[in-house]
Amino acid sequence: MLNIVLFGPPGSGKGTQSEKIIDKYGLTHFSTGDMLRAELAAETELGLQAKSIMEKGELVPDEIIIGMIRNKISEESDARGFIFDGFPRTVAQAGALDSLLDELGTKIDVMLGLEVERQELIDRLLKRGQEQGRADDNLETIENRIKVYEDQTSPVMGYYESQGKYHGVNGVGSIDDIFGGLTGIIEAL
Ligand code: B4P
Repeated sequence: MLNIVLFGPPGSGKGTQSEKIIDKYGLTHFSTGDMLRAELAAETELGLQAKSIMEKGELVPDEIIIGMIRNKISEESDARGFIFDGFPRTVAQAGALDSLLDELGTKIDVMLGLEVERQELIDRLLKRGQEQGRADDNLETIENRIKVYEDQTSPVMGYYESQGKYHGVNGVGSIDDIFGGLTGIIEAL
């Protein structure tokens, strides 16, 4: 199996690059952001709980996220591998993921980090807000999402670095060039 964590701040291109990695390697996609938005659209209890948290750019509680991943991963025993996009976002989530994968007899092979500076993130997300109207793509929430990333999510990088699994890539440039950087690392594993 090939198991990848795609990491980076909000707006770094995780969703965009995940699609291309899935096309090339046939991995099963776990995007906690997409999963939460689907719960929201279906107006489930979980979706209603998550709605105001996401609109503020805060993190949904770890136990909800870990439960969601546990349910979905247990249905994927035939997968060729997984790509985790937007997850884990806290060190507690990273530890829980290691335990879940251990139960399945597998592990994370690599964390690919998309490195993009702050103003570029803000510009991209404001543009998407104008084009797609996502409720959390407004300036106030974007700034909070970046702060939450710096405070709560960036330590996850150290978690994988200490296991020798972190590889950073410049996330600014054409989508194909960035994809080339990511596949270069995957092929060298
Ligand atoms: P997510 O859906 O994960 O949102 P995100 O981090 O903002 O990244 P996203 O995937 O949307 O953007 P991307 O970088 O691909 O999370 C949303 C919310 O859900 C969180 O704030 C939180 O409340 C909650 N949540 C999700 N997971 C959670 C977890 N594990 N724990 C707790 N809470 C959780 O791309 C952004 C834009 O950049 C796109 O418009 C794209 O077109 C553009 N772009 C991409 N590549 C580009 C390039 N090379 N050049 C120019 N533009 C580019």
